[in-house]
Amino acid sequence: MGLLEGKRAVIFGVANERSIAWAIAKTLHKEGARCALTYATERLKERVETLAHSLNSEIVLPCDVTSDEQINSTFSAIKDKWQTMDILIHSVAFAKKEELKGKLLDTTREGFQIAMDVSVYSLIALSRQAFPLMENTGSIITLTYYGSQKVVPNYNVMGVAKAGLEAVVRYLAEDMGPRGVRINAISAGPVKTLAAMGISGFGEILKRVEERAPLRRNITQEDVAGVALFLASPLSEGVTGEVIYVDAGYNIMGL
Ligand code: NAD
Ligand code: IMJ
Repeated sequence: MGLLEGKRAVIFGVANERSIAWAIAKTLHKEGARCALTYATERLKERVETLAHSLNSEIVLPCDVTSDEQINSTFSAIKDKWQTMDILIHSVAFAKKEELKGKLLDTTREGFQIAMDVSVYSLIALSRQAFPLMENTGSIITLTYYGSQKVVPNYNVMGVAKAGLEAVVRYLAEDMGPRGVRINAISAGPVKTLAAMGISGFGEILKRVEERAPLRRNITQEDVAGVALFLASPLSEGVTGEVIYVDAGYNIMGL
C-alpha cells in the first residue's frame, strides 16, 4: 500500500521532465495518488499531456495563474471530475529576465508586480479555490529558495517575492488550520531546471554548494520529491506553516 492511496493531487508547475513539479508528480503517483496536471501556456500543452499520460493522469488543464478566469475553470473542472481533492502542489515562479540581473535597485514597478503576481499572489488564489474542496484534511506545498533570507546575487526581485511567499505560507496556515488543511514550503537548493537556465554564474553556485554544504553535494529533484511526499502524507499531520530546507544543509553554515 502506498502512503497516498486514494488521494487526489492537483499539480501546478510542470513544464518539462526536469521540472521539480514533475519529480513530485511521479513520486505522489508511485505512492498511490491520482494526479491532475496543469500547464501555463499552449506551447507546453503537448509536452505536459505526454508526461501526464505516463502517469495515467486523466486530468490535464490549461492554467495561467495570472488569470482568475483560468483558475476558476481549472477548479470547476476538478470539482466536476473529483468533487474533492487532498493535495495542491504550487511549483510556479516567474520574473522578467531583465529583473534577474544587475541590481534590485533597478527593479521596475511592472517587473515587481509581475514577479509578485505569478510567484506569490497565485498561492493565495489557488489555495482559496482548493480549500473548500479539501474535507477536514489537505496538504498544500509550495517551493521557495534561500534567496528570500539572504542576498543571492541576481536573485533580486525573486528574493523579495520568495520572502513574501514564505510569509503567505504562515498566514494561510493560520487561516486553513482550523479545518485541518496544512500548508508548507520546501526551500530547495539550486537545481538545473528551466528556471535555472541562463542564470549567469549558475555553474559556480552549484560548485560552491558541492564544496560547502554539509552533505558535499547538490540536491536533485528526487530529494525534493521525497520531502514533498512526507508533507503530502499523514506522516506530517502535525506540521504546518513551515519552511523545510532541502539543500544538503547549505543554509546552516555560517562561513
Ligand atoms: P520550472 O521552470 O520547471 O518550473 C517553473 C514553472 O512555473 C513552469 O512550469 C512554468 O510553466 C510555471 N509558470 C511560470 N509562469 C506561470 C504562469 N503565469 N502560470 C502558471 N505557471 C507558470 O523550474 P523549477 O526549478 O522546477 O521551478 C519550480 C519552483 O521551484 C519555482 O517556484 C522555483 O522558484 C522553485 N525553486 C527552484 C530552484 C532551482 O534551482 N531550480 C530552487 C529553489 C526553488
Ligand atoms: C534565479 C535567478 C538568479 C539566481 C538564481 C536563480 N539562483 C537560483 C535560481 C541562485 C537557484 C533559480 N530559482 C531559485 C528560481 O526561483 C528561479 C526563478 C525564475 C527563473 C527565471 C528564468 C527565466 C525567466 N524568468 C524567470 N523567473 C523566475 O525569464
